[in-house]
Amino acid sequence: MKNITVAVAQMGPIQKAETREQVVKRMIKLMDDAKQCGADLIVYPELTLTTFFPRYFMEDQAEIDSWFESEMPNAATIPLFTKAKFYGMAITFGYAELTSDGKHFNTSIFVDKSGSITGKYRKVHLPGHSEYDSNRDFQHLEKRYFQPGDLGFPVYRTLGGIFGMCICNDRRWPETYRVMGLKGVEMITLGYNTPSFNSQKSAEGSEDRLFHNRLVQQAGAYQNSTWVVGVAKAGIEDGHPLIGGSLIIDPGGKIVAEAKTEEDELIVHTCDLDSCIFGKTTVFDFSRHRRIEDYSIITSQTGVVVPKEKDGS
Ligand code: CDT
Repeated sequence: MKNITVAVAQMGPIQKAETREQVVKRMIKLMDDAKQCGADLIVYPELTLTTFFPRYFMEDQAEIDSWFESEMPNAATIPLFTKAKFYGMAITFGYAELTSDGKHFNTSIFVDKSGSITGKYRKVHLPGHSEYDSNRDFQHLEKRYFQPGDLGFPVYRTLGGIFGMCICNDRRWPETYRVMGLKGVEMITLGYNTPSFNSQKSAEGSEDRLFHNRLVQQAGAYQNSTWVVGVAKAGIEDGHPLIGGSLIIDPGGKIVAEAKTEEDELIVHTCDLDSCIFGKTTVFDFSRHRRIEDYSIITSQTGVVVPKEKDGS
């Protein structure tokens, strides 16, 4: 058995005017509760420190940069690092990263129990659009504010296991899980900010969004025999609803814990990383069963190319 106790720290809404310091206080309250539950690891959502700012159209670069962190830890987040180290708890959370050479990424870090940053991931699949779109009910401007991650999908050894991260929209793409699956990942943590409704005049509502949230993460867990831990920023931010549904999924694809609210809420589960072994050595023993000679199209072609129609058909 390789047990680790994971606390999923769902965050309720963060309004535009709320400061990082206010948010970090809420994060520490959840960390205090996680400590009471014996957590080894606490998982916070995508862009935890602020409201989901890609819903706002901005042109002024200084205003855009005000949503980003140019160092980590920094004055606002150091209390989080200090408390986690004091508790001997690993943490992972997302933030908007501005690098020293001026690049903008949607990033997650993994901080081990000693307070060292042992893992970093930069979001690869950026949804949305880059210019103001008047046909949408609301904007989703991730393609405007971030560039695609440049680190691939790394995994890293920590807490006695093999861990990886992805962020929000990444969870909808099977390649995300498979790349980490091929590196032996045993637990994937991911945060999300998912609007409860489709902005493009679709009938899709929050129940559909919650269904898809479970569907993709359960499939990713099962098909790679890995734990998947998904955590929401939820609730109504400046009039814009985001789904909750934070959850922990075992390597058989079953949900073992799920949030009930759209507020700050902790869910906790003790996960045995050795329970990944069965799937990884049977149905999903990649070295025995994968047929890479038939998969090359996956990395050589991005969009769909349909077969030519036959004459007369
Ligand atoms: N933050 C983020 O990536 N959100 C996207 C919204 C797309 S709507 C399906 C997501 O995939 O949840």
